[in-house]
Amino acid sequence: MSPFRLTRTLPEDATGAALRADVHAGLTGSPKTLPPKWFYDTRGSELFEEITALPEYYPTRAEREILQVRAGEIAAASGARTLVELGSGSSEKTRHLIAALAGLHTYVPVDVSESALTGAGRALAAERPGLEVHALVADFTAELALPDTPGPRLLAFLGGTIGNLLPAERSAFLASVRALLTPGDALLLGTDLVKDEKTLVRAYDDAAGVTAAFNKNVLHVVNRELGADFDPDSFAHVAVWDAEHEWIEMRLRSRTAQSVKIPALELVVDFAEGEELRTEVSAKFRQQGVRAELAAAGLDLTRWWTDGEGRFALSLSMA
Ligand code: AVJ
Repeated sequence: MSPFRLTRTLPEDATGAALRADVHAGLTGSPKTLPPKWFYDTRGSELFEEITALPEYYPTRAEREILQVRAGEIAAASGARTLVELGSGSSEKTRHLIAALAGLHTYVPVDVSESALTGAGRALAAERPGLEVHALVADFTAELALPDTPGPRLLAFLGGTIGNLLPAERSAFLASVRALLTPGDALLLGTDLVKDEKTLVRAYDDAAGVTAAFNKNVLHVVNRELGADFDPDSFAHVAVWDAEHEWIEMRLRSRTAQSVKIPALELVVDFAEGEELRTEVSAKFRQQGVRAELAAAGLDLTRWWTDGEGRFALSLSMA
């Protein structure tokens, strides 16, 4: 049996159709919004990698610390023979977990980026001979059909990416994750935690301006894919803490009154001076809230680990 397999579940034009629908809905609504998933073209993924190395952006380092320190405990508690990772990207942080899972039979990385999956899959197959790697090119917010592999399964969703979903999207997502699991399977979830406003805002508005470039990159994506004429420099990067919802919002604020043409949608979008377009919500959590959201989906939170500074949490919950 070949150690590396790749299954494509995204139809070729799924991305284009979804982008057109999202941009149309988001820019004709009020307030204007764009979903954060469109940040991640090649340039956007590079900028995100740069963000993870910024002094102000603590979540990646905090989560890596937890995975390093707790990999043995996570492995023992799950006993997983199959590890599924949603939004696996480069699988860099997962290495610790894979190394600790002694009985691991198959690793199933799931990502929209085929190049990330191929690179990570090859490296892992070389590092861990005998480990089956079955990569899935798929959008984890859509329905997933997992390969038939031995249980127990551990499904990992790291990085705090669940915070990019709105509350209703989050509960739908957790319910669909729960539906993939059978008794004895587990979910390993990474959640960034509520902390002081200054630390949070700095993490999303760094001094070097990398996050600003990442935010504006979504306008380059819309220009390239839909023929739009956004001038990214005519928008200012804004990061605000919404204390009521306990989330960070990234926005792009129009510096002037302007009209933007989007030929592929036969649409002209007017911005008032100072008008803001919301590009991302990044929710921050508390243990009680995570426990309640998991319970609502039929998952029982059994373990909770944080980094030494209590900034980020990994939870393990059982189906
Ligand atoms: C993709 C969820 C890890 O919300 O912190 C980083 C994306 N946005 N800086 C986050 C992001 C701005 C990020 N995650």
